Amino acid sequence: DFSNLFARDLLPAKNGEEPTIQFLLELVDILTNYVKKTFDRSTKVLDFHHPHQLLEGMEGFNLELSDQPESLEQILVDCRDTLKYGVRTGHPRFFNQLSTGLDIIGLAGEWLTSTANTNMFTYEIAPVFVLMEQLTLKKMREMIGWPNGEGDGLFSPGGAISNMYSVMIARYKYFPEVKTKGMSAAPRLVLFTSEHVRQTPTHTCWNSLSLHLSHYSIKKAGAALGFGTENVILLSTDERGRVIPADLEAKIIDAKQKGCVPLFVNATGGSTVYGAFDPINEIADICEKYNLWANSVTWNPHKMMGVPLQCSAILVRDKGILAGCNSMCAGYLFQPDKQYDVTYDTGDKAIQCGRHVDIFKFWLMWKAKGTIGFEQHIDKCLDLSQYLYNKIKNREGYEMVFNGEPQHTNVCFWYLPQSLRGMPDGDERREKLHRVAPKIKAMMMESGTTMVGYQPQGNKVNFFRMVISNPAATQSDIDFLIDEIERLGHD
Ligand code: ABU
Repeated sequence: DFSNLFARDLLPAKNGEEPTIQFLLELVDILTNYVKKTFDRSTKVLDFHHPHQLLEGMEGFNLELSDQPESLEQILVDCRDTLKYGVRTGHPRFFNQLSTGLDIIGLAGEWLTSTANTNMFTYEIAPVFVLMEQLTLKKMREMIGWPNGEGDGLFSPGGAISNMYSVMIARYKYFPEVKTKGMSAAPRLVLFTSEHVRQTPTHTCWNSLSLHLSHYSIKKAGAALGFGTENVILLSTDERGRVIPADLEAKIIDAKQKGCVPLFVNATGGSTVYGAFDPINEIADICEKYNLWANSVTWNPHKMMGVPLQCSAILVRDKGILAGCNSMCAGYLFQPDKQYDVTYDTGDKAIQCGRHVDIFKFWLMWKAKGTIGFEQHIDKCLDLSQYLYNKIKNREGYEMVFNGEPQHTNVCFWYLPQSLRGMPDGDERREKLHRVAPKIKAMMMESGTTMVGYQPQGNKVNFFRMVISNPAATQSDIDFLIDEIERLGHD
């Protein structure tokens, strides 16, 4: 009974050991129950409530903060309710996002990380984690194909920030004085990225260019770093969503003729919506020809590799450029006269000061599965997307968004309710079709049975984007999703 106990009774309080252990055991019980239910297909993916409903308070679950402490009994209820009204992103029928799944080793890693509660900025307070990060980044660079895994890197808070690092270091490489003098020290610089949005590099080899996650993050970087979004030039893609190298070359030439300096090209391995792989070698050749930045990779293990959020790395071929670009040598953290090799104080390479330990869960998963385990997981996801593609490509009521097999685990399709089948193409059909996916998605969320994403793309009206990265999903879950779309989309 925790009703008469409060946070102040827990460690470091005198005699706090026993209530602390009991409280944590109770919490572990809540968490392990949640984990069990996450994999139980008879439970819902979510128990949807509108924001105003949750804000108004749900049967004893009150989000408002108060001046007086709540009992530990209430704190445990709050923990249960937080999970109850959340979304089970590890549920085998959760397909909404690229970051899905609930990896048990990764979860254990995250628990340990929170328990250690340290900061990645210096070796002196995170010796083991700093070394794990260094070794893992080297291994990733080896897989990218850089000789001996040489280079540099950092784990950062998400792909958009990793991409921002890449733009910063590209600018630093060509215009280092921007660090001290600002953008007035540079000519008008332009960046190039795909008109399509991104997904995540997985396991291919990338040799010589900046392979990044195309999408609005490049525009965000353009805005945040003072380039201006008008200086982020979108590259045309083919019908499969791959950047057209000739368009890149033409736009580089055009930008130069207008007096701009092309700086950076962003290519993607698995775009967000179509799962397209840009023609990286051809793009790299163009980068080399026109002397554009071609030396970094963003890699998000929190996507296809199933590592719990957040886990994103920026990998750079040039050693020392991250430090050159970002270091400020804060004397209270990065004293040069420490008793150990201070090159392991990696924090000054980052733009943030406090940096979460994102490495441990990833390192632990890699230990527990081996490289082969990740490969098997990704292969299984590819098989499942093939299964889905084969199932719907000729099925009545379905239209594929592009012809041919998907390049990655993304399957993009329209579902046509009976009333739209046979309707001639035109504005009326497009308008009606545009409303189908959001309507079905809303009903899915209300019933809590499954979740899948949708979006428009270019001139294409809303379609479903099924993306498979959840290790718990099986063919039966794909079948369920299709049945559910047909059940809810029936008219
Ligand atoms: N920032 C990319 C996330 C996209 C997705 O999960 O669908």
